[in-house]
Amino acid sequence: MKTGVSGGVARALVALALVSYHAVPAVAGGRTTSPAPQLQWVTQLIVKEKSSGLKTQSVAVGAPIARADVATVQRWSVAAQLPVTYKRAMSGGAHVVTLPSTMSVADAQAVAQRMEASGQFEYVSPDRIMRPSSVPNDPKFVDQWSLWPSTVVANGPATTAVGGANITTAWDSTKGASTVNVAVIDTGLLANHEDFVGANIRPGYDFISNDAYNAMPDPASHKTVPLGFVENDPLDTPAGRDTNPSDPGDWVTTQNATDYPTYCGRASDSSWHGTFVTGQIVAQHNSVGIAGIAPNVTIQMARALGRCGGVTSDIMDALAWVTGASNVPGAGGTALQPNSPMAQVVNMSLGGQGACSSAEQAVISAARARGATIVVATGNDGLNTISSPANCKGVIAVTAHTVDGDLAVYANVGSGTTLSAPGGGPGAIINTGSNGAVTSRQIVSLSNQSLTTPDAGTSYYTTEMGTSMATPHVAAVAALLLSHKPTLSVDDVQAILSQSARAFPAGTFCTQNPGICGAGMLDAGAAIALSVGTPTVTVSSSASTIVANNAVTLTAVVGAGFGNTLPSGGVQWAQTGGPGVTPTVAGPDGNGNVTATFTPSAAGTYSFTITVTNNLGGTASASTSVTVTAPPTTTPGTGSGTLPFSGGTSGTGPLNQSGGGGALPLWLTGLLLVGGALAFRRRKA
Ligand SMILES: [Ca+2]
Ligand SMILES: [Ca+2]
Ligand SMILES: [Ca+2]
Repeated sequence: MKTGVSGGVARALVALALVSYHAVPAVAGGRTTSPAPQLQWVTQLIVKEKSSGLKTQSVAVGAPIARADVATVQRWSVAAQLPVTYKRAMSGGAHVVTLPSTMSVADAQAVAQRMEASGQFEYVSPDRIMRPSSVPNDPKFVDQWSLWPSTVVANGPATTAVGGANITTAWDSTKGASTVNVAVIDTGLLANHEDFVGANIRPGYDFISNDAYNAMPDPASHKTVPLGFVENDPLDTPAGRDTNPSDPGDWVTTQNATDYPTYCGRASDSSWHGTFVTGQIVAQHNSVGIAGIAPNVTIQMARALGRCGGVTSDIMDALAWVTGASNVPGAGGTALQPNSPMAQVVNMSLGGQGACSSAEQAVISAARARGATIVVATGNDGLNTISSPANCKGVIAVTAHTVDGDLAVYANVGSGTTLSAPGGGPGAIINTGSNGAVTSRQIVSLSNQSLTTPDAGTSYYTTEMGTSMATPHVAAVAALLLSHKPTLSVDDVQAILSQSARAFPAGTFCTQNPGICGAGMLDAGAAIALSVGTPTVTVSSSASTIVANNAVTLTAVVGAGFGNTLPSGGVQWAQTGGPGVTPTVAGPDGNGNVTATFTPSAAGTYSFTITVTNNLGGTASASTSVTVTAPPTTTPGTGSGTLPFSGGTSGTGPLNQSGGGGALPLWLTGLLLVGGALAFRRRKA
């Protein structure tokens, strides 16, 4: 009987017919990671000065709208304490200026507030980049908690989920590129489903051998599985492997279960498992059904699971072929044309018990060496060991968590687990029933209403739970990463997915059992941000308050961001408040440490901002202040802030912004803009 949308029985691992639910005893422990950054950048400000008392003059239609003059813009730059460049006049007497570098919204807001504090402006606002809403209009998106962020984000969905994979934030950057090829090794595909209309589906292959399971009788019944039983593909010729990976159904009758209890377990309806998994990745954003995670990538089905599962030899031939291997036997045992272009990402929501075999490892290692990211489910036995091939070296092994961020009760964890992704269902410890009904706590995707052979109705959807459902979240995000940054290596993709994973929430199984659930929970938005290589900087001072004439050292730790470098001049200090000083700066050293040391002679609050700009133009900044009190026996200086721009001559001497000696506008007086190590070399040259 079909359970339909309101039900759903986990059939996550087709090759493992049984799902056993048992929680594992908890032990003490805990772990944390940093929160996910958000992707929001600003390059411009909108500026409106206070009325000067003159009446606004109306401008005739077709006449030019007055631009701000040079002196005005210079005044704005002084107020901003940054050089802004005039861009254009705007409606309502406002103007648009360009910032000297791309900034985070927070940094741009700080500049705007600084300008407003000067009292000259009616308002100054970051000219935010607006994007179409990341919330798709697919009607079942309201049940797709696994794609939501864990906290409210701009342009994101109204609702959040602790266990959500923050896919919607990644969509601000990419929904996938058709040049990225993903292969799904599964039960086949119903490519004519309404939610695949417009998807980039390329020809796949059907690798199920005609004699799968045929060699040995079932150990319990001693009955021999007939030829074609697993294949269950009567409409395709020749028998055995063929060019059509369409899913003919994998239902198991009561008689089948009685005849082959070891191979088949219990009777079941057709799972349409491959269609479900593929739908999670590439269901279209089209006002119909669900929203796929990477709807614009190119997808391909390699059918290797049939009635009662599949054999490793068929599955591994499928993996070899989709990843571009030569000499893979196809129909009639003849060598197939290598799959070109090869799949860069392979989804394997399947597994079996036991260690990784040499045969599996050989195929996986070769596929990985060709450049394939292979994503595999850890299995649904509720064990602290993971299935094969998830336990093979070189794959991304995915366990499953719930809407609450707890380990799913069925999900295998243990050595070799890479990370967790939403799989839905009940948690090992926490079962609050949050986010509503049972349907919304499972994963929703594409299916077919028929219990046996596919029917013509191609608009059916259902819910499931399992590590099979978690795995395509990770595979699709790997594809998004490669879409956004095609130069990423297999190692890069794995490192980014792990390093950007969010911590499991307090009180969950994985915080209480550290080290066995992998790096944390999949976070697509954080993964994209990390892949972009956003630079990082933190700054601290050796003292927050000192007496004048004592030295202070500011220490910043800078990073170029994943895979990036800091170019010459990529590290800049600016004094943003207090009597002008000329610090001695050094670094960055091998650990990214940058220091600025100065000895203030006057009382005041000395404020500094350090800005890091990497080779891609991404920036990060951080600020700190030091309060200096007057020495008991001396009079504080005037704090005029008009220091000469003559610099030192050694690598650790005082630096200034004169660089190549070019003229600087007067308003920069008192600012200190210095470069990092590379800037030193350039200046000395
Ligand atoms: Ca066939
Ligand atoms: Ca076929
Ligand atoms: Ca859709």
